[in-house]
Amino acid sequence: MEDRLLALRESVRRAYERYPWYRERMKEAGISPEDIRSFNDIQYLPFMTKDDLRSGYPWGATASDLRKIVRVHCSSGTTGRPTVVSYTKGDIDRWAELVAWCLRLAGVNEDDIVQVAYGYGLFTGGLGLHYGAERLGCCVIPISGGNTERQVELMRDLGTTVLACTPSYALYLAEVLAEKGISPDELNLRLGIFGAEPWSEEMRAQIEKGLGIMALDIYGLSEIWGPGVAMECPYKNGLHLNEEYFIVEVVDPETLKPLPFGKEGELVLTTLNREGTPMIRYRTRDITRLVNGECPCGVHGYRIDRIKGRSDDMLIIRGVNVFPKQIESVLGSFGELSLNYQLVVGERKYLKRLEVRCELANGFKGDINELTSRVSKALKDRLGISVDLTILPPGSLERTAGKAKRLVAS
Ligand code: DLL
Repeated sequence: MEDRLLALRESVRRAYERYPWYRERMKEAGISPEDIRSFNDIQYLPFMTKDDLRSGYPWGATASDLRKIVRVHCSSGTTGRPTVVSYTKGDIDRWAELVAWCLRLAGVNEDDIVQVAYGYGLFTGGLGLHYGAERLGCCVIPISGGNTERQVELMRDLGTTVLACTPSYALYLAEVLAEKGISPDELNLRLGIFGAEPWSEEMRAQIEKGLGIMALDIYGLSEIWGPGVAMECPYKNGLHLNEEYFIVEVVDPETLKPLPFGKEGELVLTTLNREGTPMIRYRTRDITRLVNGECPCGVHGYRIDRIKGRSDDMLIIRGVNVFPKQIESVLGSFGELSLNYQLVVGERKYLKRLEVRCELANGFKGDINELTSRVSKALKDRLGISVDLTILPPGSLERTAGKAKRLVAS
């Protein structure tokens, strides 16, 4: 049997033996680990969801002896109990290899100085990038998120070449550099490894211009290792997945049936070499599609398109589906606006309304009413519904060092 298939069977067996809740579900589905004879058989396996991890809190998704667990990460408990994922020593090692593989693919090498401005701690971003960059032999600056003045100072003084943080924080850093009158030419920065939230091509263009770098997308989620699940190479041709680590599927989020290659749907991931928290057919809720064709970078295997958004972040306004990233993409096409924005869903005369709050870029001198009507029209053309647009003075909306919160209460 092919190695990868054996790894799949082993992963399924581990989940079956160590997760009573999953064993029950497999029994209900009438399938046992021995029934997995080809990759095609994966479709008969039950899914796993975030709720499974939550309801098993704290150790329900730990498939190893606790003595063998050397680390846990948790995702935030904003919508309920936190989810706990565990790593054995071998897992930490494989994760570092995975992130190093991603960074190499992005063009990072041992001569780079990598400023890790993702949060360190229970969030996987900081430590994930840290171990990966170290494994590659880079010099790591473990500054974590926030403390923006210090970020700029160290970036300049230590000659950072690669910046790793959320795209919204990268944009903020670009803004601060501009305010301080520091031109990107004065820095050694050449590459950005940005992810942990959806971001548009327009946002990419602004970051690239503001920081004078190439900005690449990294994807991951705490339930499946953390950062490193998929990574763009400099061809920006979709995000590469490491086939030794994952089996990837895209399913219809309603029927849960696998979709034909290239069709947009929900990304489902199965881990192949995870001991602490093996995941079988994990429903990520992230919307994407598989990308066809060879990439000129020469790395083979599956690629996914940039994430459109989470199905749970999709707004349904008067019957129309809206992803925040679509709005970002429209706002980003107006040079008069900054790319900071917030969305508020309200009601008027029993109809759902969407308010878009955005900001002027620095130095705007024109007629704000005229700009408002142009942006409103562009939003209506793209989304197919009219929205209430508020354009605020520069700097009005809160900046964050981590993931931007786009949907706000009011
Ligand atoms: O955000 C892990 C990570 C850290 C990824 C650093 C990349 C860089 P969680 O906090 O569990 O883990 O959030 C995972 O964030 O399901 C997506 O909805 C979203 N997400 C992550 N990366 C991207 C990306 C980390 N590149 C959730 N594009 C995922 C769009 C992303 N969305």
